[in-house]
Amino acid sequence: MRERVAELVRGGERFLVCCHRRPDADALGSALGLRVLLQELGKDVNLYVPDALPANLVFLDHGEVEQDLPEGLSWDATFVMDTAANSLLPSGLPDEERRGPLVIIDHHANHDDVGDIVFRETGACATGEMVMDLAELFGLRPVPPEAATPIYAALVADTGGFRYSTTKPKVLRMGAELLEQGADPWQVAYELFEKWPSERLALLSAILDTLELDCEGRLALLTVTRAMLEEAGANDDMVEGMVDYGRKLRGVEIAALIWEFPADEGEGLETKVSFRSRGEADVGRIAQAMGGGGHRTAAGTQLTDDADTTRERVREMVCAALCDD
Ligand SMILES: [Mn+2]
Repeated sequence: MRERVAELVRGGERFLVCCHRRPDADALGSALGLRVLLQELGKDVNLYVPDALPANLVFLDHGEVEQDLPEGLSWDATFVMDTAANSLLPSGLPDEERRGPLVIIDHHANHDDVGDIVFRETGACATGEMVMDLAELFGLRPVPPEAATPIYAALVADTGGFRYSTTKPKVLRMGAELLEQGADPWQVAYELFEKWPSERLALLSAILDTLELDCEGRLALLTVTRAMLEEAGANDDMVEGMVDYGRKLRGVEIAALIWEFPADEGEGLETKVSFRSRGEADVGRIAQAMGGGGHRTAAGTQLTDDADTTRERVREMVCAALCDD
């Protein structure tokens, strides 16, 4: 499939690059990285991200990101980075005639039938790692300096700062190359993981107050409601990563964050669930059984039920899964 992607790139002149809705560092970083590679190969590239960037990713964008699609253009193919589901495709994608084949570059294990051409490597720590592999295929290693910071950010974010078990020697070698090409490790870590506005710390404090343990301390449940967000003066982007605090507790195997979220369509609230596993339990499977998806250790879903109903459902599903082991 890698060759098919390479062939498509060599045969085309103009490409559209985008990533999943509500972009994270891997989605945006890999898209920015791919853009640089394609330009280096002499292609015309539009990088289309309609959603506003979360505050901690703004440092990656130096005017490359287009929030509106240019009119009157068509593309030889459209790349969608880090995307495993049709429901996560960016809004406002042009019709098939204009956009060409939809090429998915992704590393999620659980996915639906999204995409016309799918290049997926579930062993990759990040989509950014796959962009590094593509760079090698195109003879662009070491990668151009302009690609170093976004791809480095993608690797750092999806490995939790080179901590998760996906941090293979190959990944650290890539990290080294990206530093040699100009990425600044502390700048990226500070922008991604620190630099919190005071509202976010207030939100964390409120979320920690909701901690419930179940399944003899193996499940940690955290909740965030609209009222809590309002009280803290926080926004939804600030909820990102809060579920990790549940997993920090000794004995916890699965952490789940129940998150009241404005419905995609119409008024009212839906509930998102973020799952984290310490490693043994497969939360990707639990999320999939609840209509979502993700990886073995990080996954999520979105339900139309209210937060209380969802919390009870999560409790049941997780306790059943933990007892199965
Ligand atoms: Mn990713």
